[in-house]
Amino acid sequence: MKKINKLFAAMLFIGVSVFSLTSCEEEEFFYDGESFINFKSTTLNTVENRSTILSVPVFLSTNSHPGDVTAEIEISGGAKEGVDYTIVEGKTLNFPAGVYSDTVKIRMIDNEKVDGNRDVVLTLKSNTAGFNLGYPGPEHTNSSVSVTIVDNDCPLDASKFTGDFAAKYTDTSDNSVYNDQSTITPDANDPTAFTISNFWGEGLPAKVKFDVCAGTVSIPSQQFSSNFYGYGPATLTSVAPVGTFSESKGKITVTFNIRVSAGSFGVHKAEFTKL
Ligand SMILES: [Ca+2]
Repeated sequence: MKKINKLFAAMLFIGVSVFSLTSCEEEEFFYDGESFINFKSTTLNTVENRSTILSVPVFLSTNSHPGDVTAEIEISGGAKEGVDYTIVEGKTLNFPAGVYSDTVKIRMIDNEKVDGNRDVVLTLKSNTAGFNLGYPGPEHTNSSVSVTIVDNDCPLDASKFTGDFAAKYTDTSDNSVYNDQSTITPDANDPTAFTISNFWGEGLPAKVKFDVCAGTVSIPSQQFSSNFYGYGPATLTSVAPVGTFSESKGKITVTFNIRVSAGSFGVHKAEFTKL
């Protein structure tokens, strides 16, 4: 009942405030309930590869701000600090005189692993003013927020793209075909990257990168010739998705539409089928 009364009082307060604004009356009203500090939300979602810093708002509500109130937060949950996220600021929240909000700022750490969704839970632990943590009442509602970091990676069976492959190169300018063989090896440090041997004209290997969720293949910037038409080393600069890959019945076909910045190289298609 106490809570209901407070809610009613708060609603009345808001209603009267609006009325006093619209009627231009000078009368002032003050919130005279218990002081508290709370998170704006109790749940939030973000993606693992979020490029911007996530701001988690925290509010202080009081009719008598003593100035320089600080609050400490406790961190828990399955996500690991330094692995899944970094708290940029806000482990200690600051509410100087006249300031009624602060934010916890979190930067996500992207990885290339299929590791599922993880939660980081922020809980108000203490504050220097002795204010309520969360809304007044035994439940301490909004004294914590659970941030779900949504995994953006998809499963990939790297063994399907490892081993000897038949290679078929097609020059799309005249549809001439050149057949060869390559060995594909996974990158030791990146489970979505592979090296295809004997790819470029001088037998140089190609490094390729899978976007597993999208099913597309990119060719990162790399050297593709040590002496391109006598002009010295040449570097491929196209990094756009240039192909696709598929997994079906153990037979793997990888297709790239090769485009290089040196326009004279032309558009080539290379297909790799597991032997
Ligand atoms: Ca991941």
